[in-house]
Amino acid sequence: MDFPREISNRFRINGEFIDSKRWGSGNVNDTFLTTFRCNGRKKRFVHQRINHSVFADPVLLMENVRRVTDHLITKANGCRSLRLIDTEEGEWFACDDRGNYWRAYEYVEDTESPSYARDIQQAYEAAKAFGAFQRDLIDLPGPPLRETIPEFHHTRKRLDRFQQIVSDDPCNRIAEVREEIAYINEHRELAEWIEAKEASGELPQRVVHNDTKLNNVMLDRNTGEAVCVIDLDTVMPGLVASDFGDLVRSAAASAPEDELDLDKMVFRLDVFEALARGYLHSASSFLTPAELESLSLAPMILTLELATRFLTDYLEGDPYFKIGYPEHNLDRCRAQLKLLTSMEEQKVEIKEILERHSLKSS
Ligand code: GN1
Ligand code: MG
Repeated sequence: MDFPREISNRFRINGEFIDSKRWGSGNVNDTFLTTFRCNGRKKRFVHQRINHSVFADPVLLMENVRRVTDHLITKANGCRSLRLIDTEEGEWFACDDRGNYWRAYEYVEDTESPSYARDIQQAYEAAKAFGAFQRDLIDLPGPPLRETIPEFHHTRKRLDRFQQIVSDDPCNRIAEVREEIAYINEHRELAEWIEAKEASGELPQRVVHNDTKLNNVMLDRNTGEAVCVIDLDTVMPGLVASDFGDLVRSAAASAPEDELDLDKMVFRLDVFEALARGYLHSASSFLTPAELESLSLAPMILTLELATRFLTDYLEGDPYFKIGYPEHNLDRCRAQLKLLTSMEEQKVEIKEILERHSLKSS
């Protein structure tokens, strides 16, 4: 889709629209980097269409996002933070004439959001930022945030739904993916393990991000330090293990999430070490012993979950994730399963690294 010109006038931006271009690599929303001339100078913004088939209630979602950004601005003490722009009517979203919901942010200049960790320091900074994000939201005032996607990281239910789609096989695709199906099913106990910990109350619900891909952190181009965390659509109550697991999945992989050459996809222990160090730097002050323990299986659980989601989407005819070509979701699934294998091979080291850094930061 193109950026609709009518949307450029809807937000309280005191300037004249110059141009827009597609931005980022999100699999769900449509994002545009827009340029305006404000008081004679160019200023950039991010306009985003919320995918309302994925997020059924964009108004509720924006209420969550507004509460979270407001609170984080108070924690930033005048430093750069993610800032929403309101509309001329004082709302946080605008609707176009096709029923789409839009929002706008100030663009955070001089930053980058890397899709893979170029070096250990980037991994460390990103993990520190996600830990700080959780810490800063512990005292979010008001009622609990609402669920924008119910049971988003309920891995066992994701597996059950996958089973259902496998037996329905709506697009006649299962013959070519029998190996992947078997592999996913063999790992079901990972999902049951975390479900039991959550059900027993051992793992508390906290405000977490739920979409902690490395490229959801903006890093300062000059200093390399994290400036802010972005993509707040799924910020809601959940488990810290989901955030840590998904961050590790995305950042410690040696190749993009849809890598075709599976030999290139391995789990990088040195990056993991930096992620664990960074995350625990910010989070060890509030994590319970059970939460700390959950971190070592979390990367495998989240990788299994995403592989399952990709394959489910493939079997259903790709209604959910944006695809670049017909087998894209299948390739994504295969790359995630390869990453899972590599994590399993290093699970002793993963546990040992976490234990070492938990002790250091306690
Ligand atoms: C989606 O659109 P993006 O890239 O922020 C998805 C995440 C997946 C990710 C995989 C709401 O996130 O859960 O981990 O793709 N977001 C939603 O790349 O489903
Ligand atoms: Mg997202």
